[in-house]
Order: sequence, then C-alpha cells, then structure tokens
Amino acid sequence: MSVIFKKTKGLTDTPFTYCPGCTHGIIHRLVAEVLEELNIIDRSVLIASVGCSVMSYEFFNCDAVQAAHGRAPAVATGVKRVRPDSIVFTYQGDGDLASIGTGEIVQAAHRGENITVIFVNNAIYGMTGGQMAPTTLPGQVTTTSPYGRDTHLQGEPIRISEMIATIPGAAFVERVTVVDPLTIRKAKTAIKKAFEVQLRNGGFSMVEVLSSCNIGWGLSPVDSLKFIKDKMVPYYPLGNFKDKGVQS
Ligand SMILES: Cc1ncc(C[n+]2csc(CCOP(=O)(O)OP(=O)(O)O)c2C)c(N)n1
Repeated sequence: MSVIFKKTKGLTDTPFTYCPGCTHGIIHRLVAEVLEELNIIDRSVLIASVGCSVMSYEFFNCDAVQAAHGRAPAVATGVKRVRPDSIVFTYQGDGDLASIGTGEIVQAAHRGENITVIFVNNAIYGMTGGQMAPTTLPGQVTTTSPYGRDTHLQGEPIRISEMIATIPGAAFVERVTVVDPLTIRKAKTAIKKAFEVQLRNGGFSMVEVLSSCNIGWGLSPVDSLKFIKDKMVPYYPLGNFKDKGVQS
C-alpha cells in the first residue's frame, strides 16, 4: 500500500504539551514540514521563547536554544551571526513578542537580521492563565480585564505585522491563520516563503499566525476557531504586508 501521508521528520516523537484544541500543534507541524521540504532540518536552530511553546525545543527535530522572555530575536541574532550557515528561527507568543519583547523584535527587524520569526498571536497570555496581552481585542474579557479591554485605559491592540512591515530591514511579513484546510495551506506557503527569504540572505522575515486558546478564552475548540474568524480576523486582517521578493 502506498503511503499518502506520514509524520514529518521535522518533529520528534515527544508528545505535545498543548491543550486539546489549541492550534500551536498545527503551526508546529507546518513549520516542521517546511524544514523537511527545504531540506534544512540538520542546520536549523530554533530559538524557543517563554509561554505555552516553552517546550518547543523538545518537539522540533533540530538544534534549539531557550531564550528568556521576549529575548528570542536577540538570541537568534547571536546564533545567526556566529553561525551564518545555520537557519535560525524564533517561535514566540504575543505576550513574549508584543509585550516584554517589543523592543527586541523592532530592533532585530531594523537591523535586517537574517532570521525568521514565527509569531503566534492568540490575543492573551495563555500559559500564565489568560491575562490581557497587548494584542487582546477591544472589549475582550480576560482574567485581568473582567469587564473587557477598555481601549480608553489600555489603548488599542498592537497590530505587529503592520508595524514591522514599515521597517526597511523587514523583507517579508505576512499574517495567516490555521482555522480550516484553506487557511492552513496558505499558512504553510507563507512560512515556506519566510524561510526561503533567509536561505537567500534576504533579511528579516516574519509570519504572524492567528492562533486559538480555547482554555484561556473559555470556549470550545470549535467556537475558538469561529472566534478567530469572526472576531480576530476583522481586527487583524490576513494577508501579506511586505514582500521584497527575494525568495522568488
Ligand atoms: C521575565 C519574565 N516575566 C514574566 C514571566 C511569566 N510568563 C511566563 S509565560 C508568560 C506569557 C506568555 O504568553 P504568550 O507569549 O502570549 O504565549 P502563550 O502562552 O499564549 O502561547 C509570562 C508573562 C516570565 N517567565 N519571565
């Protein structure tokens, strides 16, 4: 019997620690498949961040470094500069990248670091109990905004992709999601392009993935995907925000 689907070599056999229904697992698989298809597993270095994906160094079948909260782009900079033949990517949540690590991501993009950033935006701090993040939607209830995010007090959520796309050093910036087969395919295409930019020494590349946190949001897995489509996408439109075309 011919094999039509098998697990990618880009992942180890370690079971994921993610909650059932969370889309981190889908994003992991897409990244791992891209590493395999580009034949770069052996020279890839993951910079794991802090958050639900803190254990991702156990899941990707490549070398990895664990960075302090928000500091993954700085660690990635060091690894890439010391070992320029490596393919270096960070995997960061929105609490990590858009809050404590805002300075790191902006400066890394400004320097045009030849790294790839996978930015997983689930609109809250998932691991620590569902607190409000800079990306929490207006009116969204979290454990630290029980009456909903008040934009007069807490400001509007940060649209990271749009902001990073304005930076000259950013070569490729795209926002995707993983709520159905079509969006999953598009997400994989964007992730592949981002790695291809790095392979061609094109500079900074980032893919933002709108992701679910059904436990933190207090929704079922199915309703969480609906929440992404109905609530997140209108505020965080999907699409490409920057493409210098170096990968084609
Ligand atoms: C310097 C520092 N401050 C705070 C924390 C606590 N902390 C751990 S995970 C986390 C939030 C992570 O949220 P996010 O990046 O959105 O990832 P998610 O868990 O939602 O995937 C925080 C604040 C920490 N580990 N280190």
